[in-house]
Amino acid sequence: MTTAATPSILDTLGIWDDPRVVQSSDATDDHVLVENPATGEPIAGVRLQSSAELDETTTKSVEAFKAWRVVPAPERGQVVRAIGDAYREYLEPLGELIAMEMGKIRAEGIGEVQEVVDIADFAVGLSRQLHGITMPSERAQHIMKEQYLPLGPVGVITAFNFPCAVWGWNAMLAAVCGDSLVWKPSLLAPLTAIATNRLAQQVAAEAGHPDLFGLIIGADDEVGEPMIADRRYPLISATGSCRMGRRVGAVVAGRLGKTLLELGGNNAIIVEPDADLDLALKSIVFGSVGTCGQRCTSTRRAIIHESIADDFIAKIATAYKSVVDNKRIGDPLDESTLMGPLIHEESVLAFENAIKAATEQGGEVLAGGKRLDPGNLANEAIRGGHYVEPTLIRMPAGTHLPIALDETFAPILYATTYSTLDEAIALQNAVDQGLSSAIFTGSVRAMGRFLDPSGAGSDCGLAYVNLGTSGAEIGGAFGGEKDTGGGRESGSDAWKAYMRRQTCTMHFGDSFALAQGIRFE
Ligand code: UN1
Repeated sequence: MTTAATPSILDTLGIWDDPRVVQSSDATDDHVLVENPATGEPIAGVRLQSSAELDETTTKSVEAFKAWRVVPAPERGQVVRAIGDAYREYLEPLGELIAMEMGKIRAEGIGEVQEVVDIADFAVGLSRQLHGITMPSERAQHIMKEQYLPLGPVGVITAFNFPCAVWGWNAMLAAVCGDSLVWKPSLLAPLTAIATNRLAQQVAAEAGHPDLFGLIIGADDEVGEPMIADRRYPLISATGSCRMGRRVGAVVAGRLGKTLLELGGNNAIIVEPDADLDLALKSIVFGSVGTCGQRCTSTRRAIIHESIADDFIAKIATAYKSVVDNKRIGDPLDESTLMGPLIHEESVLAFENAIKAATEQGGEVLAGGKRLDPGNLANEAIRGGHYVEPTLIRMPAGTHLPIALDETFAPILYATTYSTLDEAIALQNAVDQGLSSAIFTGSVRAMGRFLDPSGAGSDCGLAYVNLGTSGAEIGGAFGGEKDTGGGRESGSDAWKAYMRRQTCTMHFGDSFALAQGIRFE
């Protein structure tokens, strides 16, 4: 079953006007067939572009950059303001397209577009605040300052799980900074990319900059590799797996370009005995089940104090079972659905393999563990979708199963126990990834140790107290340490990644003065 909303969403967003898009019945080997993960049915075909088309798009982006960088930043901000308004207008259909194409529930799809609206607002303000600093010169009659300058075309590579917002974080900031963009989206969510890019592109075209937002849809070897190797992109911003990030990092470093990497997470929530357990439970369930466990910020590990563990873990299991028993898994566009499908069959296999490994390694499956029985779907007509049960696995006390050290993009939560807070923090930090982390506690001391300014607490880029690991606001810098790649996107001073810095020294006297007191008569 294709949901009734399907044709109207695609029409409303002008998807069929894009020359790359064809009816699925007309798709050939040159196309990627986009499937609705909720039904397994095709939505449309999208023609895969060639490296020659990438070259052409890059050339246009270089020209667009030259025209755009001379527009004063506050005026660039006004164009971004109009782009934000376009997303406000299309919030619902675009959110629904995200839900339909990659399977997150409608509320989360709309929330994702809201992130783009929010970052556009942020960027408008920023367009009047791209501050450099001044510093005193060691020489008389000299002035020193730093200024930030537009960088050039930015290559943006995004994953399927946030097919709109992650581009938005990059694009809205890069645009006020004076950069053009070329976006290579995931082939699992190209329709959202077409709709998202189109809204921004139309506004930019009306402002006289039709090539400011380029979009290239193609395979990694055909367009991804040439894009990251191309010196015309001073910055490549890439979101996706650690494996992908290692490749992008190596190639771009090889040509001494800049990267902004936002890669995998393996995020934990620590629950102290004095925590508000109701709040902790809700946050753990949303963090692990939301987006069907396919956020980079999804909660993958729960580290629970041994004095409360048995009861608390049983409550998580009950909550997971109720999601299944109350038939809250199903069509993401249905208002009562709490959890949609995984993106595709490969993800179901990865889910099954992880559970098999966990069991072999000594984990105990306390809830879920299987592909969802279609009889438990809210609507049996959608049985072709890639549905699984939210799964809770208990690990031996104070340790990780080897499989829990990997990021499996699925709703699997590994729980373990601890006795001291030091032990809990060590467990939280004992993975290669360093994106998001959280503690639930009523104690100021425990909070302080988790956020210890010495660095002895959480080693992640995001650290939360009494809230879950996912759902960051755009105002903070978003990203993580270690294998997460070190990049920061979105708020705070993340804009600096999209500009180049210049230290300017000006001499207004008439004496020949050298720095460091050097005399050269
Ligand atoms: C991602 O999964 O790549 O913090 C991004 C969050 C969202 C962004 C997730 N605001 O969960």
